[in-house]
Amino acid sequence: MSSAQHNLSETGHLPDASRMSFSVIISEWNPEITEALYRGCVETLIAAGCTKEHITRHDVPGSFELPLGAKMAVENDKSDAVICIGCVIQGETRHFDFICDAVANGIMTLGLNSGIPVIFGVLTPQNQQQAIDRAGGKHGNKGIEAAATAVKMVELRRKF
Ligand code: DLZ
Repeated sequence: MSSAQHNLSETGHLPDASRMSFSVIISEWNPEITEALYRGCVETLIAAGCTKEHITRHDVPGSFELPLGAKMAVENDKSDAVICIGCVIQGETRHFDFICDAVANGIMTLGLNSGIPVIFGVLTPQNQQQAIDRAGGKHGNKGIEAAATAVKMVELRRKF
């Protein structure tokens, strides 16, 4: 199912996050989109019970740098989960494909190798309007979805 059929802001009931901590890595590209994703993310963590003091933000230059920024956070912040936020808008060259593949693989690999949930809160739209629609627009907010995923994965890890 694509996000056109599923509203990204519909999280359902979330586990209590009052004793959880999160690092949020955010790309500086397309800031009007990524800041909206970040707001949705933080509001969702707080609504689930997390305190502001347990949310640590780190900025990276672009989405390509998200995996390394996340690795630094895993090694130094010792948070329960790391949430990566970015927006890569398709251009005229294959640059888009290289960045998206690298970021998705990097985030997945880091999560599998570290055992810490590392969440893919990255939009990969074809144009600006598709990004707006998923950053608090008609398809919801991917930052909310990323935060909800992080809380659920921390809960799952604790169960084991
Ligand atoms: C270079 C580039 C381009 C063209 N587009 C984006 C984008 O839409 N979103 C994004 O987050 N970053 C972009 N970047 C920057 C790369 O992610 C990266 O920061 C640079 O290639 C330097 O490694």
